[in-house]
Amino acid sequence: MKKIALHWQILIGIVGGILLGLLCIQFTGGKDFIIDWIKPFGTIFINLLKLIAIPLIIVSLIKGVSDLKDTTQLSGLGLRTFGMYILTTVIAVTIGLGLVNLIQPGSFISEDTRQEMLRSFGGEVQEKVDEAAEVQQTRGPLQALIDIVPENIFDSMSVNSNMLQIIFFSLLVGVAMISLPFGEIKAFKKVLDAGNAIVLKIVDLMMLFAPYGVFALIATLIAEAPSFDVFKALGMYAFTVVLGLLLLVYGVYSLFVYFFGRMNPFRFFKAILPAQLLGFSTSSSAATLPVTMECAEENLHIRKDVLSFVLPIGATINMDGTCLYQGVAAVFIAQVMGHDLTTAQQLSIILTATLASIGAAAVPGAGILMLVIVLESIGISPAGIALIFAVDRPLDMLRTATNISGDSMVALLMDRSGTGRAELAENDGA
Ligand code: DAS
Repeated sequence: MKKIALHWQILIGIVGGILLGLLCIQFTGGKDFIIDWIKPFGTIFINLLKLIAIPLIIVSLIKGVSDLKDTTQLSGLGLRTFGMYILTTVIAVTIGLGLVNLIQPGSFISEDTRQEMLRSFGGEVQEKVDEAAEVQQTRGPLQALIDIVPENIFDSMSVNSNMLQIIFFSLLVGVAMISLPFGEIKAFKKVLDAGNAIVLKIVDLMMLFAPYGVFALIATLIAEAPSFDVFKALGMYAFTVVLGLLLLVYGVYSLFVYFFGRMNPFRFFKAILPAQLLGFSTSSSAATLPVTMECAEENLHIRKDVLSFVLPIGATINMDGTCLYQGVAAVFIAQVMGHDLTTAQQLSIILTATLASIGAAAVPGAGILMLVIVLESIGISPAGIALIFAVDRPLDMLRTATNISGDSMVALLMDRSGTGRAELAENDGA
């Protein structure tokens, strides 16, 4: 039988989980059946996500930074491209934070539902968030800066898995590698490339379990949800993400395309539509890259040497949709847990979501995988991810299409900025 594409399998898992949950809550003992025999598979899936997050961020960040060794990537065009990537990513997460604080989707859960969920997510969530909030009060103004620098990286990776410290260490190793002669790090680069391939293969294998994990998570969510206001909150959460993505793509990108790309936005979006649709259906920027490049060359008439530099890097590290989504998801989960995040915590989300989206692989489900890092950085247990898994797949499809739109927009700007050709010609001559 022809293999069903993974995202359709996951959508089947979602529907199956909803049906099983609704069926079981009709009978006495149905809820216990789900908790004893189904919920463990959801817990295993969440544990798998937490397991791979640290190795994934370490190898992808070290590799991402150390791969910048090539000439063009440190030139004017390279720095200009990375500058645009960081700018649009920060704008994206800021839009997400603005909307999730304005709409407050987590407030659509009643107090007793909230207490019930805190119990089902385990008391750890309450303790961890209270502890983080308490620590927050006793900190000096620059404590957040001190906390980024680990005194023992193995301690950072252990129980408290301090993601910001792990990110700092990974960036430090990458920069050290760039500063060394290639011959001295050649062997380690090979190990790193193999490590990156192994970790991405593990993500692939984990995503094979995703339909079953999602099935269990949703059936458990329904069985344990004391009332349907959980789904109202989930609907408002999904609405907040989609609204943010639409504002980013058809609002912010249109302004960039019109004023700096000197192109009519309607023409731009018509030109990249095939890539957006493929990104939507595959949930993978990497799989869509060939079509993204074809649309850039054939429809936007971007020069080959500019697009073949900007787009492959963009597909890997420029994920504006993912970053916006991570900002919304992190604050939504905190709201559901009944915790107002401090300004410092929200600012740290901008940093960690930007870095997490850079570290996210261009494959299905990468965004929610890296959400673990954002949640850990604000002291929220990743257990809360179980809540949003129900709607993650459709949102992944939309944020992938957004990521691809952002990459194409930056490629257009680099091409139209005019320096692209000059820089590349200069490097060719070098
Ligand atoms: N699916 C990822 C991509 O390929 C985005 C994500 O998971 O957030 O862009």
